[in-house]
Amino acid sequence: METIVVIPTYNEADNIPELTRALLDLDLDLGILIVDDNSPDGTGRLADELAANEPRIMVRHRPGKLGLGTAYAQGFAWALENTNASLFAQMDADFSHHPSVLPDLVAAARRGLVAIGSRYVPGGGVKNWGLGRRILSRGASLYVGTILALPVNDLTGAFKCWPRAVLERLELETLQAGGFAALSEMTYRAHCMGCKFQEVPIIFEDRRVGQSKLTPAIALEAMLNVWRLRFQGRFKPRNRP
Ligand SMILES: Nc1nc2c(ncn2[C@@H]2O[C@H](COP(=O)(O)OP(=O)(O)OP(=O)(O)O)[C@@H](O)[C@H]2O)c(=O)[nH]1
Ligand SMILES: [Mg+2]
Repeated sequence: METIVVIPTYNEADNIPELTRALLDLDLDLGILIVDDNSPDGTGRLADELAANEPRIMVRHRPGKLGLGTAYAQGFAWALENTNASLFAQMDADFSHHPSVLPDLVAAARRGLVAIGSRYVPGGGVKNWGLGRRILSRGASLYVGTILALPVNDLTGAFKCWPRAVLERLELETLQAGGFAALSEMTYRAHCMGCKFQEVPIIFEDRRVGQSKLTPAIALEAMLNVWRLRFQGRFKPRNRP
């Protein structure tokens, strides 16, 4: 398999069968790794059933809700170790990230770039969001991007594709954030390593079904983590001592 797509799930039973089908129908040589945190709605069991009938689907189970950041990081670590894929993609399970964009992300990663699905480049955007949520999301990316001086417009998204060589050097086991702040932390580390990015426009749609897990505590962790990265992280930008 050329690409492994890592998908963290917590109560996504209504989405995961359709999403895995849509991904497997793409014209890509891919495998899917579902990282489920013992979802009360039985997503983990459902994923096992899907995997039993489809060798391209793999499942990792964790004992409880441990955060989407660590789910991605541990999923990637497992996939690096246990597959010989050359590209590693990540996406949410709730159809906010449309599978049809994945080939564009894969194409950019094939060229050695870190491919980032972006709402904030021409052609990108959000659908069904009120003004408050738009401002919050755009503001969060500006906040992170300004403090960390990152050349990326969308820093809070999770629709990306990484070349193996980059992911292997990210030291995933030492990420400071466990929640969704880990998403921008990974981008920051890649930037510190001198990686180049390509932002691929995406239209982000609100989840089709199921409940949001973004809590104020997770948002606060994200805001504070930026400052930790800026002043005490292991990774430093090349042009800053
Ligand atoms: N394994 C695991 N997956 C999680 C956890 N928290 C969220 N997820 C998954 O991570 C993805 C993103 O979470 P969402 O709840 O959609 O977060 P969001 O996109 O910010 O919020 P909404 O789309 O508005 O609900 C989804 O696939 C979730 O099922 C977690 O603690 N563990
Ligand atoms: Mg979502």
